[in-house]
Amino acid sequence: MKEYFKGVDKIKFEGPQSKNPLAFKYYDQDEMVMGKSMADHLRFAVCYWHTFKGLGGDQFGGPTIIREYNSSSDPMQVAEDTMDAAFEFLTKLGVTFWCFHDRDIAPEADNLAETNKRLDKIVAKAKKLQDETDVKLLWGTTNAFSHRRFMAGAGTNPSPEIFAYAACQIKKAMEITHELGGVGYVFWGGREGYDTLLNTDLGRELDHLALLLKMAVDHKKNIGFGGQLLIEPKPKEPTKHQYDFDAGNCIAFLQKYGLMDHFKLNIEANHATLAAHTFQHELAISAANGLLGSVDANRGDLLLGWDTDQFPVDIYDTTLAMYVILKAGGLNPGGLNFDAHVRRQSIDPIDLFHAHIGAMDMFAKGLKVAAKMLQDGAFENEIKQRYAGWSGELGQKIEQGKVGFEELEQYILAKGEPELRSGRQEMLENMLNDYILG
Ligand code: XUL
Ligand code: CO
Repeated sequence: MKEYFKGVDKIKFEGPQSKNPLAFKYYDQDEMVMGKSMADHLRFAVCYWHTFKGLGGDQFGGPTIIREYNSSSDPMQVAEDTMDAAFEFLTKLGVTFWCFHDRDIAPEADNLAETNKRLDKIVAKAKKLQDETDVKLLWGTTNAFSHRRFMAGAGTNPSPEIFAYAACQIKKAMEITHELGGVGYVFWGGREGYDTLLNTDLGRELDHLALLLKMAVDHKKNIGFGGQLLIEPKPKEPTKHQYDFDAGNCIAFLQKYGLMDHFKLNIEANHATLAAHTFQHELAISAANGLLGSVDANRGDLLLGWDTDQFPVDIYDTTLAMYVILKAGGLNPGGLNFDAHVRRQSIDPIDLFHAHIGAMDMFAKGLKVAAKMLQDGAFENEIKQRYAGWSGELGQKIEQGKVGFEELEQYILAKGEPELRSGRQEMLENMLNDYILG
């Protein structure tokens, strides 16, 4: 078989002292952390759309990156060559999972039936490559946002015909995800939102979105797909307002439409930034509602107000994310999908390795720091003490619903001004630095 990443062998763990840019410094897949291997904790995934199909284009200019596997003039040959290159990359990197949109792996044909045939062909190839390697599918999804037919959304489109087309696409994408043994299936509401309320029936669009998701729940049952359905919140871009704005918004939506038992959330770091939240916040609110499903691991740029999808190399972010994830009991059946692309000037195939190695290392280091923080219990202890009053007589009466305003008024009138306690934020931030610097 043709080799696309020549000169790169399987990436090995060499430890923090290594100066080899093509070696892991912290990610040792078999190292045990809190009774589980690093590989099992982190469940890394490479995304097809950015890593293999991203060519450096942005709003101001076309592609800058030329990939050998894109060289054929036959689009299906390109699709096959890309799949070979992807599995070579995944195997050399030593990542267990991949993720894709239907349209990433096979280009659209002239009609839906032909497009689905193309998908079947490429899925058969992917299945064979999965069988020959240790690589598995984390999740599949539908691209119902790039084609012009979806300019006004998919499930929230004003036309029922476009809604129907989107349903067909999701049906097929769920089936191929099932065929490839996918652990999950993601709904990112590509253009499910609005650009102006002057032409939008917002309430109706939300009802339609819920109907589409209910159909997906039914179809999941029909085909016996056991994977987790996931919603990926994002506040804006491409539309001015995306309906799946943030985790809190998605939770309210799922509750309103009775979908809480069928979905979890796929939290993306850069989307949290765009929603003016921290990554940690979005993970924590999902976990607090039992809905932390999977993660799109990337980062934004605070100086650029758009979805830059950079590789996550900030040790604070990775540590705090892993801390929330460990506290929530881990990600399985989700994973950490690098929904990130190399920069426009990173034009060499080797840059894909540098990008993933750095991000995997920082999540591995973040995992180790977070595990130590959790095992020592220092932060948990501080939280416990901060809320200690709730284990006392008054706290228990309130929590058990045994008192109301009358009783509380009597209590405070008799007791007087409550005692205050420092939040100790600076001390805790210093403690976090101590753990990170180790
Ligand atoms: C878009 C985004 C998507 C989803 C999958 O911002 O994150 O790539 O992850 O559709
Ligand atoms: Co994403």
